[in-house]
Amino acid sequence: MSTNRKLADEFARMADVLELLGENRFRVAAYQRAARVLGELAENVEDLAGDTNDLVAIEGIGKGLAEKIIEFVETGRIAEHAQTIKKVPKGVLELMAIPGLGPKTLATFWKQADITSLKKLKAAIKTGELETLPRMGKKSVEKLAKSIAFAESAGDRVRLGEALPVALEILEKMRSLKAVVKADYAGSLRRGKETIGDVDILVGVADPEKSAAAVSKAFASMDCVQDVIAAGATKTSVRTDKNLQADLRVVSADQYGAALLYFTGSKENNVAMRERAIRRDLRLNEYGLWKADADMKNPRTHPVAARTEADIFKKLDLAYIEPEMREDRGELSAAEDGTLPDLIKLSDIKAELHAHTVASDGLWSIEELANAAKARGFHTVAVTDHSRAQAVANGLDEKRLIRHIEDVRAADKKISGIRILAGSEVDILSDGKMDYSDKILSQLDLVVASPHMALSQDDAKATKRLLRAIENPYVHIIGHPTGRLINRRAGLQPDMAKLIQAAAETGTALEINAHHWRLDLRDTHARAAIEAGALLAINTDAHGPGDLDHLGFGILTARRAWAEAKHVVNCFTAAKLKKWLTAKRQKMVG
Ligand code: DGT
Ligand code: CA
Ligand code: CA
Ligand code: ZN
Repeated sequence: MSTNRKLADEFARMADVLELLGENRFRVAAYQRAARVLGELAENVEDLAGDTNDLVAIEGIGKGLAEKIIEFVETGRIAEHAQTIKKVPKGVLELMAIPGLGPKTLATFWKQADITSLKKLKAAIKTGELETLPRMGKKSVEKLAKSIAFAESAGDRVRLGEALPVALEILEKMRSLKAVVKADYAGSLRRGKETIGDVDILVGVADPEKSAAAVSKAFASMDCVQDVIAAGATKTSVRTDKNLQADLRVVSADQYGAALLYFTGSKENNVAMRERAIRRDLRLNEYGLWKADADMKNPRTHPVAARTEADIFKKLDLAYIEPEMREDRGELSAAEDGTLPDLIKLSDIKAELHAHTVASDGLWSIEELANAAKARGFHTVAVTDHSRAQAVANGLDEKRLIRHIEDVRAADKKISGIRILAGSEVDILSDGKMDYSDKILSQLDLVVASPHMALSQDDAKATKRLLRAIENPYVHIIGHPTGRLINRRAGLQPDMAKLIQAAAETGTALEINAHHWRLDLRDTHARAAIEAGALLAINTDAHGPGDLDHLGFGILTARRAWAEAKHVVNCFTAAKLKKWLTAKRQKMVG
């Protein structure tokens, strides 16, 4: 993790702590602002920390905060913060992780009812005490009970977007070691799953007897390691500062492919592969693919294949199966028949069709957004700010939208090399009505219709609501169709098969929102959509700098859904996209 990010997290946490302690709200706001500024800072804060003046020159950073930044860069901590945090019970801080519980509410719980742990909170819900606290009605207590249950059922799995940076940091360290020939992350992370139980790291060295112990030692002493759970020469497990377990395996470079195949899994795919080997008088294990009668204990016995995954697939008469597909969901027979999909790649994406600007809750101007999209080599970008129902996100009323459309058209004329579409992310109201009239929608080049409110409505209502949106002639894309947040909020649970069928019939695309909190549609639903002939969109829902980088998470999800470029509207050529944008309207309203 970059120092910018670490400091942004530190300041954001401090803002919460100060709010919990009932500190002056200007101080709280200063920390919040500093966290935001550092999160978006283009320069490396370490490069600025040599000179207080350079830091103070950053908007939102005063002298006091500048000194704290320097202290953090130099020592990795801020002494005053550590002192302040001690004033809050640990259990109260842990409760911050529960969705819907902010510092203000928690301060009330703590000060007025001595709720300092999850156990005490649950007890207060049970006895009804919680309902008697200020601003806590029956409804809000019910909602809280639900989100506690959801958070508990999520267990210890970590979001893909949280685990990947940790794994990349570990890999960088491993690859910098002289003895290391190869290093990769394996397991569910390599398969691109939306949540990760633990991070599996595989390292190949020329001679494990000589160098495995040193590699393992370096792994256990990385900066991000909090605890060492188990330490051996070739197997080590640690807990990192993100409360994420990471397992290291060190193997001989000769057997790296076999180990990578095994530790990438899934377990179900491994079993299917092993059975295939047995049927062909071979044996597959984490050390290699062997003749059935080979004496594997004898060091002189050579495997049939072991060095690369590709060698092993080949000797099993299979085409190479990409990691994201290794779930025993039909990939082996497709690899045998030569019918594996040509999976979509990051570089296939040529357009961003869901992005926000300062007109609603984004940080970019239209031009900044267009330039960021252009820098990625996109031919098209859509400006899709929020509609009026999203008052908290500064959603546009119809009058402001009309002016905004004009601004987008002006920017499109001014900036060459990219087409800027005038769009909107229109709220799908709880009954499925659009937040703008059809007359207004018809003036937009692109309409993303998304559910934001009433996300716990019953399944039948949710199905009806989303069907109505899909059947609207002006809606091109259903944005984050269920509104779920991974590990936080279940979201809508509509009859997906019905929605997919309607989407296929009307030519409406279903979005895989690439933000790692969302990944909505999820992999299995996206695969069902493809099989039913519906189109997908992969959008980042960008709100500012860095957000377009989330695209990779959406691509992983799409690859798990066996998606090819042709299934995804963001991969269309400019001409094909243009045609698609008018087709549904022409068909339905002429
Ligand atoms: P996770 O960590 O829960 O998100 O999921 P994975 O898939 O990373 O699972 P993990 O970390 O327990 O093990 C990594 C890989 O090692 C797994 O994908 C396949 C392989 N593996 C682990 N246990 C078994 C097993 O009992 N049988 C077989 N065939 N393979 C296993
Ligand atoms: Ca794992
Ligand atoms: Ca593991
Ligand atoms: Zn959005």
